[in-house]
Amino acid sequence: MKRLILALDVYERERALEIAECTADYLWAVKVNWPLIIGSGLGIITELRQVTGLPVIADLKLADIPNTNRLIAKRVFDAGADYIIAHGFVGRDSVNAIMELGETIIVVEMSHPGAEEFIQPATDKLIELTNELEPFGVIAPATRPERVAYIRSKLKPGIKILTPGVGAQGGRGDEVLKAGADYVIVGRSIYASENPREAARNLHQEIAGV
Ligand code: FNU
Repeated sequence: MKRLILALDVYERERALEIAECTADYLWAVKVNWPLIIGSGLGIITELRQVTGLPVIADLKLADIPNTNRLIAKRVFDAGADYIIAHGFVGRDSVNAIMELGETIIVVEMSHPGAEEFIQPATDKLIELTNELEPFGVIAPATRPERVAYIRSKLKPGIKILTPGVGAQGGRGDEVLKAGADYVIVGRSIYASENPREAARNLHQEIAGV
């Protein structure tokens, strides 16, 4: 079973397609974020799907009023995105506007140190919101496996946990999967390595046995 998601945070279209193609064998999905969309345009989503045959996650962390979230999500799903990542702190109406259009992933806690300032104190409420709305999944921090275990214990079964923060941010894929994550998201440790295919294969093997 494949549980690795590539965070493809490069600007250039050719480089993105090359890295995605050579790592696809070891991935469950490819995640695009603002750097790649700004650098290469929304059309990169369709191209990545064609080249890899994998689902594409649009990590836009949408956090706007319902109407604006809807306007953005419509175009992004139309471009071929299979999932959109959204912030939950803006409230259920804003999240619902995206969920009405397609599969959604809600951020319940982030992986960087600053997440402890405002987001972590709201995590319990964000879990409540998630359990009520039942989206595809949530984002939780691979940098804090104990928090992933906590989030898993409170989350309705069936809602997936996707965890960024492995590698460059200090988290370990095997540890966070043991704590209850379903997927690990890895960017720099793959795309910035000398041999992205080798790096993806090593990570895939590290987490395959969990
Ligand atoms: P890498 N990401 C994250 N932490 O790192 N979407 C979060 O809490 C979150 C994210 C994204 O560090 C980040 O924007 F909600 O190079 C980047 O695209 O492995 C990726 O996950 C991590 O990249």
